[in-house]
Amino acid sequence: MKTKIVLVTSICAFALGARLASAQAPQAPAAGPPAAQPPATAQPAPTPPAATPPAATPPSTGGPTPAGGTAEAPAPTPSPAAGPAAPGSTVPAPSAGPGSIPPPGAAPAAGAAPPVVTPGQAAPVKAWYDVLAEQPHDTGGNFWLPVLANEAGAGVDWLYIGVLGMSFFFFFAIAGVTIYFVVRYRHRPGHKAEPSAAHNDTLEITWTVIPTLIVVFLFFFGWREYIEMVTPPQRAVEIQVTARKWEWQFTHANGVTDSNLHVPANTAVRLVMTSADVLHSFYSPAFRTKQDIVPRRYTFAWFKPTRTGVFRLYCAEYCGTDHSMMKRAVVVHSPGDYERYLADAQAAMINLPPIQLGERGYTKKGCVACHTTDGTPRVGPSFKGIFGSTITLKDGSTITVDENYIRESILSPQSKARPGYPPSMPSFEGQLKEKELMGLIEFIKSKK
Ligand code: HEC
Ligand SMILES: [Cu+2]
Repeated sequence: MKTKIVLVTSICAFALGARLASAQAPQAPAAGPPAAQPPATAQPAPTPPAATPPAATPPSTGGPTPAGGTAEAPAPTPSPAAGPAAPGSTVPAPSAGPGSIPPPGAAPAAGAAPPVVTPGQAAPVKAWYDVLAEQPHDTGGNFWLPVLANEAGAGVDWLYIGVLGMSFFFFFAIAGVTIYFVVRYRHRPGHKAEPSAAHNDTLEITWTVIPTLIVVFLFFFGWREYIEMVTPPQRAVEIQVTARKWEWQFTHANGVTDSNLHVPANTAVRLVMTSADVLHSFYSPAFRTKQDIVPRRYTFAWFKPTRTGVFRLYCAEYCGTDHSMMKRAVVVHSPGDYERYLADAQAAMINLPPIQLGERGYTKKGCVACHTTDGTPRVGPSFKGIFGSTITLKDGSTITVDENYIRESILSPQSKARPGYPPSMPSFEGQLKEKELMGLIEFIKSKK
């Protein structure tokens, strides 16, 4: 009895606390464009006109700003004065090719401090879709549920609210009646204890039939929603998903791979998922989609995005040290933009200079989870200064790190292992294109 009151009060206090906390959390604008980063656009005039990079005009597709104008796509507007580096010291020519990569400095971050561009080392270029994926996630919604972005999720929400409402109703009804009875029939002087009731047909039939009906209805609605959730429509955009420690890889129909999930709005998307190592789980609250990803078999998920924006994506199955780092973005594009993403990302894969391709691979293929470039060992050795150095292997022999050693380390990590590190690096045999492998090697070489 007393514990029940304590329980009720603590639940109320908790709910109130959570409410306050969520009210203080910065709410991203529900549908409007996430505020454009001021630095990129804030200083068009002060820079002398001489600094305008003449060659770095955005490609004919209209540049990163969608011509059609999506509400949510705050692609970096390449302001004419944005180029922090003098013309000529920017990226080598290839990346100014057909790919729609914004000129260096167009990325919002460039407004803060001009990147130091040493000769021979290309400035990091961030594609518009990667900039988009790093926008703050849409954290809208209310106290009970996050913002809903999946057509098939509406039924789930109703079910959730229905079950929650019913739980509240019965909790308070039962607790209320209990409190009332305890007070009303409590033992006190001058009051005789009631004899315990033995049997009451009406009462027993009522409390059997009503809950049975409730449970049958719950089963029916739950089953209906479940069937809908696991049955993708015939026509769906298919995307292959490989989860590994500790990175996502989404492979689109034209071969583009990315660690963020880019999808078109108002089109069903079907995910064909597998894991390269251990159990992972695809979880994106805005889509009400959660599905385990199992090594050596395929599991599926589908959703139909109803709104454009950037949403959270988590791994929801503990998968080791950096499990918590497997958080990425689901970017829902308006349909034309999705095609533009596919084309631009493909062009980027073809046109990027090797070091940049390698740098992209380093983050997008998940090497970054285990290898740093600043000299601190993480799960594996740091890449800083390893090229050309002589290292000692587990069997005591020494070897000089060259292209072949790096190649072998990536494709067959355990064949020449270093002492002091766990044999935890997965083999990337068959997972990297020859060009990507070359890029990674060049990238590691560049980390002197
Ligand atoms: C799950 C953690 C993990 C991931 C992911 C990973 N590695 Fe490793 N890597 C290791 C460990 C541990 C070693 C050291 C043991 C060994 O040689 O197998 C290592 C060794 C290496 C070496 C040899 C370095 C040396 O100094 O001997 C290279 C090169 C390398 N990794 C490259 C990569 C690249 C490139 C990627 C991404 C495509 C990658 N690794 C992803 C854990 C990882
Ligand atoms: Cu995981």
